[in-house]
Amino acid sequence: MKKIILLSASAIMMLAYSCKPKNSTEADNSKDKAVIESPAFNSDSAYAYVSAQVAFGPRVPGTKAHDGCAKWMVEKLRTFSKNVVEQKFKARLWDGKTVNGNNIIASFNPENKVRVFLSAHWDSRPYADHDADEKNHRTPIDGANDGASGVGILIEVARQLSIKNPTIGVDIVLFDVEDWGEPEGTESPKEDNWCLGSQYWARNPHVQGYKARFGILLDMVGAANAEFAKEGGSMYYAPDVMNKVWDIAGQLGFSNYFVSRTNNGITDDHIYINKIASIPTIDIIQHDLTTQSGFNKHWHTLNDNMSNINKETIAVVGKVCLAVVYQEK
Ligand code: AHN
Ligand code: ZN
Repeated sequence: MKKIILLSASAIMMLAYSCKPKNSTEADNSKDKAVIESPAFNSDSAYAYVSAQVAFGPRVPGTKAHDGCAKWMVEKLRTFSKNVVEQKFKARLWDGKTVNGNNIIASFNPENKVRVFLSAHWDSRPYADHDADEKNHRTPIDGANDGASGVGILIEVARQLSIKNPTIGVDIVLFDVEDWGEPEGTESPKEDNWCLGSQYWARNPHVQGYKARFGILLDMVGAANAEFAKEGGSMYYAPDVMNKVWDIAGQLGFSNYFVSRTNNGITDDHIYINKIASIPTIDIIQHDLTTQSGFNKHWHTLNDNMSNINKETIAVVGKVCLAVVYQEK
């Protein structure tokens, strides 16, 4: 089954609008403020943060690995920020069971009203339901790319924010229970069974009346040669943010990763933040034209492990995140 959301007719009209391709020579002349004002992103450090999460084992809510990883992330983030909170909640799963979830938020310049947030999900899927071997379809995955890659990048971003204080306020938001949607083949699947942590946060932000100028979600941002197309839901809800981020990526010379093609909308955490919290939020997510799912070929398989994590992709995404934050005034 395709993991795409069906948007309304007007949304489809908007998605059909394709962006003009960027002139890539223009990019090199204007490698200006985005590059100059940002601290260096250390991809070795980010990679180590990805690997540290995966080493706990699959971060499936209710397991020791999950709790151990939460503790590690909170301790790590507390070395970079005085304002780290855990938002514990109960989530009702597709099968009616309830699990304990934990969204983790690290804030920088919490008093500043001008804010952006950067997010990723940190849980890993309990089902390798796209694995080639059917025996594995109920086995939890490492989620090195699907989960840990975005979180690893954001922990390194947090480290950089602690070294050079940005002018604006920044929140790093790590969502739990994103990936426990019903397994493939379940009758009458529901989109809302996914993204339970972000749905909770969008309704119950960690600060009452929380507002941000915009938000960015990272999802599956660690594979070699990843292409990040302009995801349809982000283009529908937050086209200005999308174009700003893609322009900055172009200025940094990363147009080969941040490609100008638009793809179908995907049900992911950003949709609920846009819909429920009304914060314009985009999803940076790998889109693979060669697979049936449209995602990376290791998506929801046991091969989503450290062997498929690539430092260059991590560096590209991390540098774009930092440049976005430091050019915002
Ligand atoms: C669905 O599979 C419905 N949406 C994709 C969101 C996702 C799952 N991102 C990572 N894993
Ligand atoms: Zn997933």
